[in-house]
Amino acid sequence: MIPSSQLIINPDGTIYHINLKPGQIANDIITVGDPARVEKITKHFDSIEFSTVKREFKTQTGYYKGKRLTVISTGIGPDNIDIVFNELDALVNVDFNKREIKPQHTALNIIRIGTSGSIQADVPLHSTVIARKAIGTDNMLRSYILGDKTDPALEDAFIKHTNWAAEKGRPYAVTASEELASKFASEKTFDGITVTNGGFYGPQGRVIRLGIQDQDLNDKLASFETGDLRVTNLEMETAAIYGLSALLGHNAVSLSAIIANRALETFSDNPEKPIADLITYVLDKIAAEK
Ligand code: R1P
Repeated sequence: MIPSSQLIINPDGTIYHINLKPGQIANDIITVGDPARVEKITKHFDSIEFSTVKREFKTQTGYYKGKRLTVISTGIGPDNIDIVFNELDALVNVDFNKREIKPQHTALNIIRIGTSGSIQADVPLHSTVIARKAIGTDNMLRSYILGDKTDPALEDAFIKHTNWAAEKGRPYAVTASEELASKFASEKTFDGITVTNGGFYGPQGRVIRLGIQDQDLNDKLASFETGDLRVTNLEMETAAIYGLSALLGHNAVSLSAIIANRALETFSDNPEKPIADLITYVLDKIAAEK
């Protein structure tokens, strides 16, 4: 039995942070960072059966062209991904009455629609990147038993290439669901490795008033390659999503609308456009799969 201090169920039967009961989520889930982005997706739905919000976690479940989908906002960062993914998993894989893991495993399909900064001059503003792989520099995943769900050889190559400072922790390398990534790939998307950071400023090489530990890091990231993939972009959730999905037995893919180009140090003058375009692109692909 999982104790009430570890699996926290609110008096109304919802799980602690995301405020949802079993049955209120679909097997196909879209995650976004910004709670305001949830309705930018669900405004396209035929119907909405359920909505809730608590803190930065806004959720709507409904139907898009006959397919049941849940859209949930995670807020920013890998620490929030730890909360959202453990709680989503508990909703389908834990019996809340018995407080026991269900004998039958349910695998969720999870699609992140996010924003991101490109670190390649030729991955331009308003393009879309599919993270075939992700490297997390945030350490969140390292609290878990990782088994064979990470790629130590890729981590070693990354550490060597970037001369990664040991005091920042060991980066972890993880992979998208091949099937989901292929479903969303097209001539309109770039494949790449997404680097996930535990912060937006120093961890992504931004300097306002504070000096940073490695001023050359983004250049070194931009020249890191494995096979036919190179590091394309920086954001703050993808590696955590891939790592926890692999550990929990779910399928995940992360698509990023590029709103900054850090190689050219430019920022979109209309960031809502690539996000709106990516939303309709993803929904069209979902509708086409039926
Ligand atoms: C930072 O501004 C936030 O934007 C990006 C980063 O991953 C981080 O969450 O994604 P979202 O727009 O999906 O939140």
